[in-house]
Amino acid sequence: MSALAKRIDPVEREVVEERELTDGFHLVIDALKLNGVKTIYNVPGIPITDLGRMAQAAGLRVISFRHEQNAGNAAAIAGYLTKQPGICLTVSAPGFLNGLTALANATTNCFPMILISGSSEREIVDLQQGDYEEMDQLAIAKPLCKAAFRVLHAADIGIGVARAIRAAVSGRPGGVYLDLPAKLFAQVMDAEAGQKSLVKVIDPAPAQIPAPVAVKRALDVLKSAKRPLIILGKGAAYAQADDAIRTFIEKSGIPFLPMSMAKGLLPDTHPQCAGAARSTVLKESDVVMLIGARLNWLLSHGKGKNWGEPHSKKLIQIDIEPKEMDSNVEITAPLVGDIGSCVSALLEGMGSKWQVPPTDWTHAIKTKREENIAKMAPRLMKNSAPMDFHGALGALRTVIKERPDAILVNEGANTLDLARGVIDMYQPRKRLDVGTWGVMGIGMGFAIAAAIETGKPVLAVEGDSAFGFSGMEIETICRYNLPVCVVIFNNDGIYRGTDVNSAGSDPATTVFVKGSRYDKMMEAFGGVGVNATTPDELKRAVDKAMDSGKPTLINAVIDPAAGSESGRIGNLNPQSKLRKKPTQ
Ligand SMILES: Cc1ncc(C[n+]2csc(CCOP(=O)(O)OP(=O)(O)O)c2C)c(N)n1
Ligand SMILES: [Mg+2]
Repeated sequence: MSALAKRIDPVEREVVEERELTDGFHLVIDALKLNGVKTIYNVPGIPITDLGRMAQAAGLRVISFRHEQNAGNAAAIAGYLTKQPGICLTVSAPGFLNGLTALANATTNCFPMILISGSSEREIVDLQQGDYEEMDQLAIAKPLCKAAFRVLHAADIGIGVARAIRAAVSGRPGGVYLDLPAKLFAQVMDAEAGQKSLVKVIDPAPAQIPAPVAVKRALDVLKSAKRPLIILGKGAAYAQADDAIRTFIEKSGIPFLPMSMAKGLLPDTHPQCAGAARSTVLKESDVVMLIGARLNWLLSHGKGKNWGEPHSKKLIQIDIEPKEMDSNVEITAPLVGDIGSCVSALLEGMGSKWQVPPTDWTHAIKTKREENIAKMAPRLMKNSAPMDFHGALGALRTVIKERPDAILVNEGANTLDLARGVIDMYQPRKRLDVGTWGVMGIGMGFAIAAAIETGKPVLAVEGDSAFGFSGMEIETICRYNLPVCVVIFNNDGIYRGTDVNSAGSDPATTVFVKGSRYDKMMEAFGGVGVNATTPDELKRAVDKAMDSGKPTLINAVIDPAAGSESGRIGNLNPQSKLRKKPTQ
């Protein structure tokens, strides 16, 4: 007798045994499996504990986290790395809310993910009668994601899952919420009808071919350029059109600037890479082509002194989302379509007689780049204790150079901004970081999913504050024995560890316990903990971790005075004009 039949009233049993049955639990799992889902990132509890168990029993990998935000971040980055929506599973109200930051962040960053949350009884929630974990989750999720759906009948699970998948990955990818009320899971229906109700999503992210006239317009503008520049965004990395993008850039001869997560799409050491001459190329270029990059704050909205005022640049933008065009400044040549199709169309349209940019432009960039790299080189070799950021990053830069297929996860302020500049990337989609929002807390979730989805070693370089947002997941890393090496840049605080509270006995708002030993946390869970005080020690410890694949946490002792306020974006801090002390 099946486990299901056992739970059914004896009077009904006779009828039940005559036909095969299925229920909401099984249909959700079958629908996910049918659509190629292999992993669920989850935190158990009512009403989804059994769903997680059954999914595991049915051959799905179910990774249980300590907090839903981390499970959600894991799902989001799994989506980014694979182009399949990552699945996060949570309980109702508080678990749902914990997952919501990750869902909103995924939507902002265009990562496809589906947050599936169990919810309480609709009838009670809608009358606000105080159900267990009562919350109108669908309404709350809606403005924070690309699409939100609720399934009330077992027979609609197939359609609900299909809609969620298509919404997450088609067009501009993003986060989707799927609300599954507790009652749905136990709903029983005929197994054959249930099977038939499932939907396999065909061509979930169809190619969107650009209009030939738009391709021609873009090429004409590009041809007219004297000082062209290509900016690669993480959309270009997501597209997995690596060969086409590389061929296009090399054939065009145009210098390129990778945004943070686009680093490595072409190696940072590529002769056309203008990463080390960023301010020069932004200011002095006359035509800029954006590929999967948006003109948001990270690019100063495409205007102002960083872009060289008064600016008369022409912009070409490739994006799958038509509304992106003219979002901040006029786009001379909008090219709407998926990046693979657009770049291939451009390549075709270039023909065999493409004129590479004038050498005075490319030479000027080369000179600037070499100058900046030479300026930084001695700082990266400083072998002092305590370390400064550059000395420690010099060691990690070598690690990634020697292991270009490792994945680098990075968050913090100084730890983020300086690592971005110092650590060269060599392969696509190997750098995962705080993205569009500069959000802290992605670290351990991203590291876990990166290890699980790719099987590659992961190096997570974390500010001590940044790490705290997801630090408990080192237990998860140890539990699943993942090849993750966490390096904490421990400078005793946020930006610096030197602030003093002049008004009283409490510590200043930005400092932590001095001399903390984060490595001891890892030992508590059976992982390897190392305290590193010099770049040499740091390099040796990371190499050992990467060679062994053992979960490792290295407490890298950084000079508390070495950092600057807000890293490289201190200019965004509002300043009080009232310098005087308030009168008592
Ligand atoms: C969710 C969230 N909360 C707060 C912040 C503000 N914030 C920006 S960077 C940062 C931490 C910086 O300190 P740390 O990670 O130690 O890096 P450091 O500059 O010291 O290397 C914080 C709290 C944020 N970006 N995201
Ligand atoms: Mg810090």
